[in-house]
Amino acid sequence: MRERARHAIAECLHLASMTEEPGRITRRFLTAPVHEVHAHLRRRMVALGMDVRVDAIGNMRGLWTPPNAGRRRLILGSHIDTVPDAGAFDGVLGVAVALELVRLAQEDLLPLAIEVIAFSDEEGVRFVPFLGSRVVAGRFDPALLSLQDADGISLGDAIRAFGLDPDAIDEARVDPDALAFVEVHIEQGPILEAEQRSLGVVSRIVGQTRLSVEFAGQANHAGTTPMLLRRDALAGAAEWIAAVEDFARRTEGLVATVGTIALEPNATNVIPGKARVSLDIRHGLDAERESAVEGLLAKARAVAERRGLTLACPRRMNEPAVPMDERLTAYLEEAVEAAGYEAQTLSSGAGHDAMVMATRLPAAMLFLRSPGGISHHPAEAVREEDVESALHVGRKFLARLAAEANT
Ligand code: HGY
Ligand code: MN
Ligand code: MN
Repeated sequence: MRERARHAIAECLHLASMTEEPGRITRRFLTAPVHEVHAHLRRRMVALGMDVRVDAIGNMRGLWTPPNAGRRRLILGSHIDTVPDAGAFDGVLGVAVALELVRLAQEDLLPLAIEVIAFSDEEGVRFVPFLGSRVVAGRFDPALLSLQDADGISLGDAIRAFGLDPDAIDEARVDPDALAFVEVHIEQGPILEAEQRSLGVVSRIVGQTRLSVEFAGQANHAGTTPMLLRRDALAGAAEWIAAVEDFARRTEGLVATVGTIALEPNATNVIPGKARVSLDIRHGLDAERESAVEGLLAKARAVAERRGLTLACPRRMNEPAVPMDERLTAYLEEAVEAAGYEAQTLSSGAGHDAMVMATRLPAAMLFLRSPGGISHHPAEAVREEDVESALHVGRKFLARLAAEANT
């Protein structure tokens, strides 16, 4: 099994070379390198005897249907898009492991149909998060088709430019007989490493809200405008960003991140007239998250009022905390113990396609240790022995599910 683990890791490193930016890993939704990823995955899926298709939102989907399978199918998968300057394992490891698990299910002659989905967008860097899994889960809002990316290209045009038809999105919904969705993913945090554990079973995925917070003041000459006559949008945003960090540090269980900033006109010798920042805010309890969002928006309004700025705060995404399916989680824990490891459950601070798929069918997640606890960074890593453990556990989980699916 160690050889299969090496193969999965090698596959992730190979896919990492398919990037928008030579020298670093950046692969946004339906950009050119995704064609290369699809070609690779198509070859892999065909070689496994799977029926292969790309759906209308750009998910790459392979279906293995053994002769002795019943009606019901298990869905495995994760996303193939990345953040800018990403690591090589966030998302794609789940697809590589899923394909290895199909091979193991074939070797074990499991009477279980398995669909592997490589989701086209989870990070939301180009448009909004979870486009791939929203479509599969039947939660896609057609109004999103008019959203524009940083280059002014609409989501609908991006889909068409990739050679797909946005009018066919409804056909991409998950098969109504789907049994469950299971996602294998790196933890992306420090817990499993600190506990010296290979694997973890996810109990719940924290909720998250993403907003754009836009301060507008008055652009003016940097040399001739007295300090007391300024309405400096960036100075206002900076004051608020410091308040966000201070608030989150003082609020148990809350994380809040300002990850992007865009200025207009963005010149050294011009007082910024506009400052648009992003806010990513998460908490295990939805009420706490919502109250934190309201509190931080109230702080933004107070800063804007005092500085004579205007404020707009459009929401980009709002996903509630999602518990994983108890039955599937128990099967995963049994499989972890049967494979000789101690089951450790943990909640996920990172969002995943499983949180969207869970609104449509029972969902569960298996985490692998993140060495150094780092992710969304080129130093992101995974250990061979942990991928091997995940394959042992996955093989036992599939057998358990197959036994149930055909009762
Ligand atoms: O941002 C997240 O939580 C995930 O990595 N997309
Ligand atoms: Mn990610
Ligand atoms: Mn991910």
